[in-house]
Amino acid sequence: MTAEGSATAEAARPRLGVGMVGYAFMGVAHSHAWRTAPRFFDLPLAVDMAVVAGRDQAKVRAAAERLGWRDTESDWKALVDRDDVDLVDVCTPGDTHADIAIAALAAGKHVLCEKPLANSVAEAEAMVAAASAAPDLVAMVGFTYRRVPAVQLARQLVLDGRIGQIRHVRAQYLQDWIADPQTPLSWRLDRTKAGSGALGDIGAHVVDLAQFVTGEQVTGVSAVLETFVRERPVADDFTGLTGTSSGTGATGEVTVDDAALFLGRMSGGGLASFEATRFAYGRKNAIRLEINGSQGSVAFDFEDMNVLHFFDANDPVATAGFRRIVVTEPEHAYVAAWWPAGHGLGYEHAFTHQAVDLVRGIAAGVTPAPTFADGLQVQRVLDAVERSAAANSLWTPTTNEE
Ligand code: SOE
Repeated sequence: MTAEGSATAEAARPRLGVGMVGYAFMGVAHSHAWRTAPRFFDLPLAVDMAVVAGRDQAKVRAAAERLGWRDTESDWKALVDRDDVDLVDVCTPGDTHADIAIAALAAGKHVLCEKPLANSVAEAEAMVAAASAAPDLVAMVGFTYRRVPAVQLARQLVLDGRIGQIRHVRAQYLQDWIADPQTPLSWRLDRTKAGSGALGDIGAHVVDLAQFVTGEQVTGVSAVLETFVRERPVADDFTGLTGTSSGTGATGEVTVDDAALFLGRMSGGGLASFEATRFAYGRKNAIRLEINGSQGSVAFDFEDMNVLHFFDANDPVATAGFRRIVVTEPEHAYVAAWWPAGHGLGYEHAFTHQAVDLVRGIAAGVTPAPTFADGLQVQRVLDAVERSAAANSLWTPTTNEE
């Protein structure tokens, strides 16, 4: 093991009190990251998992115990006001992101906010304004997949010019956890809570990844959205992503898209296609990004997340082909802090990398990307997709300007 840090050294450093709001799937992933980051990486601040907030007192206490938080609050406002909280980590559904993040920044706290940044462009703009009004505070959005080492390598190759000018971006995020019509309702299927469906939940990730890896922006889209299953059993209990139904036969309405397909133009002149669905049976978390440039291609699939495929068009034709690069060497981003070469990382490591970069950013007084402004840019793309789909696939710029 090549651990950079140690708990003893950590204790001598200035403290960073973390207060996390929400403790479901994302809260569990973030808790793991806060616990793990100081144990594998040298951090300039000592992370103190001070307090977790959730409305149900018994449940939040049980979560604190299980996940390693010192204290609990049943009201996020009380968490934001606490003197022992320096950073507010927002792991709630999208409808509360703006309120919590803006209150936290006003109270002088750094913020890490789960994706998508908000449920609307207006909310995201208000969050960016709040972050701009507090330039000494760090305000970061959790597009975590950027911090997968193979994704970092893809970006490095693209920005180093190894694939030349971008011609095509092909981005898909495929899951199947609601393909069964009997899968019960959950907040991710409720527009008032989630803002949108597959589009904001997973489409947001591939929009961010496409923009991150290319260093370009999506300037306009032409989109279709569909909701395949409009009524589902009401859930009475939740574990993980989906709940269990009481079996009473009671159903409720799905108010979000089940799938989003859209074409886009990239700011560098390339063309893009995006697909986000939770109805792709057999695809569990297939984040697929292929970029074809004038000099080569890169291709990534999260279901084989330690690998990047790279084609160099300058190789001799007779031997040219996609190289399968196993991204587990100490030379690769973040990898040196973990295991000996070849041992591989998983989903949770990207959250740890996010925590590491955030803590280092706070110590340096710099917001690490993706910033709230980056989150707003993605929100504008999501909004353009919804406007385009509503207008029946007309070309729709990502701003309201002609
Ligand atoms: C569910 O689709 C989900 O948990 C998303 O909400 C996350 O953002 C993604 O990382 C995994 O899938």
